[in-house]
Amino acid sequence: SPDQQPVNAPGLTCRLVCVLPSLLSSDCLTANIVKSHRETCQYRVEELQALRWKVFSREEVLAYQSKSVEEMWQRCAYRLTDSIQYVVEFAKRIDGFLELSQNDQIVLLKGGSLEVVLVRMCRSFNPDNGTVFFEGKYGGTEVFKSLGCNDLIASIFEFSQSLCALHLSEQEVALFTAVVLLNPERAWLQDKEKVARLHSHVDVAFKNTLQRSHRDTVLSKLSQKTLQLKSLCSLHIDRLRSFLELRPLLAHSLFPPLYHELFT
Ligand code: CLR
Repeated sequence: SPDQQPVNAPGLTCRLVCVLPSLLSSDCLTANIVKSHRETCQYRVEELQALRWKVFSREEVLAYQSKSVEEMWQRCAYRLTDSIQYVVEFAKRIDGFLELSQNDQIVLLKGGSLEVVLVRMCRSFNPDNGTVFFEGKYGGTEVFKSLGCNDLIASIFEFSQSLCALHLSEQEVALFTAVVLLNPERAWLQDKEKVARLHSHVDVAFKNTLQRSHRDTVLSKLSQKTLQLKSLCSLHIDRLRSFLELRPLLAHSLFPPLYHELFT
């Protein structure tokens, strides 16, 4: 009978028993995260690249520049909020995220959703001419002039430019955004350990994927990016505060509720 056969390949058995399960679980997680990214990334990357020829004309740029600071903030806040909603959906589809307490889900999204949007921005960014996809066409930093925070805009564009230089694949963007989101160092987490466990599973999955495609060097470059993300987000909060301080009454009617909830 089959189970009477001698085991003459102990090495193989060991590999199957010991190595296979760990590889399989990390591959499963990678597949889950890549699928979640694909389903929630708003635009496919091929679509975005095919649209790169659509650039705002001089007249269109001037029209943006002559908008009031309030209108431009409102428009940008709506676009950002819209893309944040896709990030919330991304998070919910990551295995294990919905098993966290509601408090911790909110803490992670509050701290990480804008960071994920800023990473995702590199997919919508054309590094050849420094333009980003915004309201149907590609435009440079000059489109956002009337916001009155050129330093923030310049830093966001520089960040995207430097991220583009890493030529991240869709799989890498998916895994990196999951790593960014599941940051166990966020303040006010109730169960830091549980987040740390989830984070390390994703981290292992990411490292395995990079190793297999001989892209290990990307890892150290991405850890610098994590620091830049943090400072971009605090700069955003700063600029938002100064904007609102001048317009305390306007604040509540201007922005979508979710934008308020996340940043004010
Ligand atoms: C990021 C990737 C998302 C789609 C998307 C939506 C809105 C875009 C955002 C991307 C990139 C950054 C963006 C934003 C709208 C306004 C913002 C262009 C492409 C600029 C940088 C202005 C920020 C102003 C703040 C001060 C509010 O899948």
